[in-house]
Amino acid sequence: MIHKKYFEELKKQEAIITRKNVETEFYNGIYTKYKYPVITRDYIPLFWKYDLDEETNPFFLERLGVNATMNSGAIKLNGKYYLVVRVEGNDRKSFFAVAESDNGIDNFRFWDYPVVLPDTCPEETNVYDMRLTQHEDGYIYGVFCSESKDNTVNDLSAAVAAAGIVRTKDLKTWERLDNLTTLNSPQQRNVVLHPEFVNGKYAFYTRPMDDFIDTGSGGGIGFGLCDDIEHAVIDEEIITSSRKYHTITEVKNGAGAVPIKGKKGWLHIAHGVRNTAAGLRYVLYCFATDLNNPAKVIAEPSGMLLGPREEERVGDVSNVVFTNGAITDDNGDIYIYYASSDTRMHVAKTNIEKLEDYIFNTPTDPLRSPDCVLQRCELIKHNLELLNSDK
Ligand code: M1P
Repeated sequence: MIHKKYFEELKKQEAIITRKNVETEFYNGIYTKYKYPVITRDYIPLFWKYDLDEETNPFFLERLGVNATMNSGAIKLNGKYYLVVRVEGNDRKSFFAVAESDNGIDNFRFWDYPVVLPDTCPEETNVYDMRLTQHEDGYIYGVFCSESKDNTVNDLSAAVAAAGIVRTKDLKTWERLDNLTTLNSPQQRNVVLHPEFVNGKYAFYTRPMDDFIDTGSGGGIGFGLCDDIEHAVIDEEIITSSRKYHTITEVKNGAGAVPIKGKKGWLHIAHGVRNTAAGLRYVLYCFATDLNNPAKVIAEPSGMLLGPREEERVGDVSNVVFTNGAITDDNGDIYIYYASSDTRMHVAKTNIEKLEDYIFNTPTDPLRSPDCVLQRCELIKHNLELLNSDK
């Protein structure tokens, strides 16, 4: 017999899932923010957490709790919006699960079962942060972080990050390919597959790292080509968006959503990390690369696109916003899915025209305070002249 408490909890959950999302008053002209997160751990089906059977679970206790729902890959298929969510159990292990919505801003529902990837790497302990690329070869690729214990050092928390690769046509059946090998970088995280062939090859945005947390000599977001996606090897990585001193990317950066093809360039939404007395702060930032050479940065607006604000600031890993998925509709609308503080998923909405205007017409970072103040004075002067002439 089903425990009666299940029905009470289900009612509460339904109220959350079916709640209509509404735009907030927030304004910067670049994107719209929504009041409610699109997915939280409260969206997890109750039958993933509880044994519903009154006989075996008389107190209706949670048996397999979920701690967080975050960093999600995103894709639109047959008119529906899908997130491949990173679900983190109370046991700290992450797995992937598909959630579906009709409008991309609310009513996301998880499919009955999470994704069960082919278990081909016995050393793999954790998987997370899948980027979904609808590639021109006809497959949907999922590139994610495959994490294993680093047994070469005597440190229980030492780990190795690699880029795992899977492919599918329907988000249901997944084929696992070899992990990406980058000959010049011992570790990789935040790897994204470009949606088109470049010079007839598969193209990846990478993030060369010497270590699991510190990127060390890794100078920024890398780019490399490979011939064979089933056994992907990149022998040369060049840097696209580089890390810079005293900017939002000083400590590290990483590719985020799959780049969006604009009129003037490939539009990238990435993350940048700086250090603070309160720990690392993660923000989203943008840059554009050449349509014919997606490794070449052609525009890089100054500063952040989106930073952690208000309740977004607090969570499992506070002061973090992170994206690994965006959806572009046929009419040019863009839904940027981002997690706050490694805890919950949000959406911000913009469109290609606005994002391109932001990326190409926002001044670049002059990198020094004296130049930044002059840059701002120029804007003020222009505006005051306009305001005065209008009197
Ligand atoms: O905790 C913040 C983020 O840290 C990592 O990002 P990066 O590799 O740039 O440091 C990732 O593990 C990501 O999942 C996490 O959100």
